[in-house]
Amino acid sequence: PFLENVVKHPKFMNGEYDTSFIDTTPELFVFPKRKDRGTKMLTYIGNVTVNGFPGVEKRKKPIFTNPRMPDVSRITEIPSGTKQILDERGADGLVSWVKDQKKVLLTDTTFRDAHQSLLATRVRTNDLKHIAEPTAKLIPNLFSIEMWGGATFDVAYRFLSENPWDRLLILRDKAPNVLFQMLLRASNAVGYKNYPDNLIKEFVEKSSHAGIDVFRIFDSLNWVKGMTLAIDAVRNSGKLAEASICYTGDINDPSRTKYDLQYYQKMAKELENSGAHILAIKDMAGLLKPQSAYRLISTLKETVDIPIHLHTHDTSGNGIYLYAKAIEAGVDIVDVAISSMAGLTSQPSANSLYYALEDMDRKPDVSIDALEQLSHYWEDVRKYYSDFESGMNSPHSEIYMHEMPGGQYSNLQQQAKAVGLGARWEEVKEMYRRVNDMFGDIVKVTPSSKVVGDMALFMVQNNLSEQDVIEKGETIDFPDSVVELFEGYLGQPHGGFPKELQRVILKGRTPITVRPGELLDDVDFEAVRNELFETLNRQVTSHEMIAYALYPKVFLDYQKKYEQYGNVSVLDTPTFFFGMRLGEEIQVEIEQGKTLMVKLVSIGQPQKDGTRVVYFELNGQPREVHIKDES
Ligand code: 3PY
Ligand code: ZN
Repeated sequence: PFLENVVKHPKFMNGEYDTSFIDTTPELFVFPKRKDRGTKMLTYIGNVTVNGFPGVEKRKKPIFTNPRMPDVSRITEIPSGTKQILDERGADGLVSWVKDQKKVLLTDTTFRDAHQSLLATRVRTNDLKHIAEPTAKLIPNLFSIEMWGGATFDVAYRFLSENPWDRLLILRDKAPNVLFQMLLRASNAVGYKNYPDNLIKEFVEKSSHAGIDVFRIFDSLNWVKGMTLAIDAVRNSGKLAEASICYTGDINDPSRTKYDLQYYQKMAKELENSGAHILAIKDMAGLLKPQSAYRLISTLKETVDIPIHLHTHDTSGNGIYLYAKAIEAGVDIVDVAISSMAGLTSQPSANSLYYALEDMDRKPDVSIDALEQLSHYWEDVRKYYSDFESGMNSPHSEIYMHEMPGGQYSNLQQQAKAVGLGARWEEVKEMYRRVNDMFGDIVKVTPSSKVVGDMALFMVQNNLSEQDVIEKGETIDFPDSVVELFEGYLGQPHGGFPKELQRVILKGRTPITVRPGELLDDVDFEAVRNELFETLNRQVTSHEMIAYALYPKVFLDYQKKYEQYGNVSVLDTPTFFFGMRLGEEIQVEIEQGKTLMVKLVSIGQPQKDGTRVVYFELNGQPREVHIKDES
């Protein structure tokens, strides 16, 4: 293998070697680290074939049929859409256009929230990129495509070994006509904690350059003071600031007075005054009931002048009815997903809504035939991700009881399993509700929802009641996220923290009440650039710098994998999760016009050092890689 490594070494092959070749390539003596793209790819495939993929049950690669692609051959040009309106008329011009038109507009969430909520955010760029252009051609009259932000940013690096910025650039190129929308957790950006102000500004600026047009901004405690910096940053970038109210409680339940209609009216007015171009009602758990939706939307339409965009999750099964009521009340835009990626913890189905509104004058301008074709594609692609399905397969009306966000359900379930509480899941859900009450009935959405989840798991695991927490709290080591929340590092909840609980959790420390960003030092981007330059030994891009500033460990782990395996985002999803079957042949387009032909020939027996030799053919030439068998 040594000689083989040497003669196949790119420097050797390019004739770039001299007498220092061996000095400068010591890796050849140890382990072939600097490998060519082909070998890296084979190493990846060999590794998943032998060892499987984390979170995917290890089994022989199933036989999937190729996803059905819509036939868009007759649509030679991509029709213009809202993106062109924004580019021509600016953010205010676009808002006027929305207000002047009578039909209800749609945002398609299939590329982000739908799979975040159904498939643990695992849908890969490879599956998005094939359907992006057909989507742009078939449903060009959308208000927007939500395709970035929320959990997609860290999950891309962390679990999919791909670069989320590339996803944005690739999709932007394929769908240049519809506004691209992202979910921004205000000062928590796309993370789970507050970041310094200059990092938020930089993130917004670079995301807008890379192609985001609409930033849906929310604060996990509905704290407007925590949102204004992000709103200003978006306005300064010339894009649309869609400021959200996270909906919780039930405005039509007279016993739930904390979040009543006046609360939402006041917040809506504050957001409008803070410069929001659009008001979002972000019903992240799907708690808004149809009659409450009618009342809320009609009242807010009279409260603010900006358009209203409604987001819900269909967990209870009431989604279409609630949208119908909201549309009757005059809502401007609603979030839907393509049918085969809709329903349950995801958004209501675009296809179903089409029929529900068929004879109404506000019916959206969309072709049902187009929606059905797109749905076929997603129905087939979804099968690749079956290991990430939550197991919920019918409407779940108990959502009104535990109030868990759609995007959290399957994640918390995984977390519970990981700490050995899989069998006590019912108790965890019940505890989630009790923790919410104990915390003073707070807004629960990332990251505050994660804190409630962490505390619920902690209490179930340690068999603690509310009373135990107060009585024994002084001696309890609470989860870090709980301490941070009560210290004020996620902002301030409506009505303040319950004082007694805060006292036992903080054990004498004084909480902050100012905006956390006021206390955090700015990121020194030059220092970060140098640090990364040193670590990676190459020039770094601003995108990499931001990713590192947000998620240092996640980003460096991703880099390590990239060094080892190269760009695995180009692999088809079955190969990415399952590797290859013996004798199977696949094609991998590693860049436009450059395709590798890969055949898996055989897998050797484990050797003494625990490795196996995996034999491939790469473009017809035999190649072998050594894989450590982890089993
Ligand atoms: C996120 O923050 O990722 C959410 O989807 C919240 O609902
Ligand atoms: Zn959502």
